[in-house]
Amino acid sequence: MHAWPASEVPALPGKGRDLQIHDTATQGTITLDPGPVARIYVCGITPYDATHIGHAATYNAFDLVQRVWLDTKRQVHYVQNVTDVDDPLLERALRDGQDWTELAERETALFREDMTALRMLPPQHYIGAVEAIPGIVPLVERLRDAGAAYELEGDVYFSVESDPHFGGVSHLDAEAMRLLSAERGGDPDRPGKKNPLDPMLWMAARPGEPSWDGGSLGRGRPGWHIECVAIALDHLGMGFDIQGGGSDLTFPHHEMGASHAQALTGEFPMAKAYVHAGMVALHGEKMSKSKGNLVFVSALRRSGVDPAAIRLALLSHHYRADWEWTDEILADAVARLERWRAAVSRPDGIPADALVEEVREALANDLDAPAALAAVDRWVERQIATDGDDESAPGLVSRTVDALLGVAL
Ligand code: 5CA
Ligand code: ZN
Repeated sequence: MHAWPASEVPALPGKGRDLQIHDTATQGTITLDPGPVARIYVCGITPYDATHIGHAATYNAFDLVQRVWLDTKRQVHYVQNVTDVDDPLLERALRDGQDWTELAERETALFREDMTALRMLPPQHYIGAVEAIPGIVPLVERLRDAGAAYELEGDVYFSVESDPHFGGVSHLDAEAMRLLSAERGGDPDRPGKKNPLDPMLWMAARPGEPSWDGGSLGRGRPGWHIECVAIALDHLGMGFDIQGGGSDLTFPHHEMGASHAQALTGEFPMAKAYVHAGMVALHGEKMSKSKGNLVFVSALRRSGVDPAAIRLALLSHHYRADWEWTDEILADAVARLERWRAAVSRPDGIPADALVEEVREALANDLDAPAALAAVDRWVERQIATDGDDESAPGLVSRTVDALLGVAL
């Protein structure tokens, strides 16, 4: 699949700091020390409704990760998937009497437009589940042949007991896992499973549903977790730097994905850090396609909201916080954008070298975007109140805000 065009990232003077980030698996903050090419996998959308503010907030967090790494003069190898075949997508297509491939293509196209408008840097590899199937089948066969997977009425399940590290991402107890598994696409109550938590790797073809040639697995379609593992291992290999997504993916998706990869390769861990963004709510409940309480990025854009203001609204919350979207948050962001633009439109101003370092420090500290905004606010206030004569300052502030926060002034 093609991704979306990259906005240019201006180079800043000096060099950024190494990223310290909260890792769900070790339950603490770690300093990542990627090689010259940092490797990140971020779970992409299931394209039956794109892109709400919750999605945008999560992708904003991982966009900041890339910007911090680029500022340390590293390259970034970024991979993202599109879950373009899965139960919720097929159910929505059936409900609305439309072709599932057309629905997926349309919503993916809209997602690309939204990501472009928000200046989110694109992945180098943007891979759909459907196009990944030829790579998924041999992985499932390998797991089965190694005794880490078993067949049940034609479907193939992964045995969670085959990974000694299972549980090490989410640290949940069995009961909590069981509840979340039932809520998030699993089938803990299906009779015949070795462990209720075992997730499906390959689903045998069902009447009326799309299916693909699965070699020795028979016709069918892939399970959700193996999709991301196949794509990540193909393009990044084991031991990549960050596996990212919203906190609702911690269990089962990222737990199961890590176990699939570790059982396949015998290596540990799949990712050096498992990084999770908080959930954005609307009217007191998590924004979700299934509940329908959504604010769409495309609808805001159509109503004339500047994407840079949407981006500032996202940045005004720490990525790990759960927060609630309100009109007031957007109004504050619009006002901030105006103030910042007025401040950098002056021909000269007060020096900004210290600001560059403050923004760098804030972001390197577990992506503290609110602290970065506060630092820019302080410069803007002084710039408006004081008559400075540094001709390079407004340009440097614009480039800093663009390079590190993805906001074009
Ligand atoms: N296709 C899978 C991942 S492989 C999936 O979860 N798709 S999704 O469309 O449901 O979500 C895409 C990303 O947005 C995920 O990282 C998810 O955790 C995140 N997300 C979904 N809803 C919210 C929300 N309300 N707030 C923050 N992030 C969210
Ligand atoms: Zn995923």
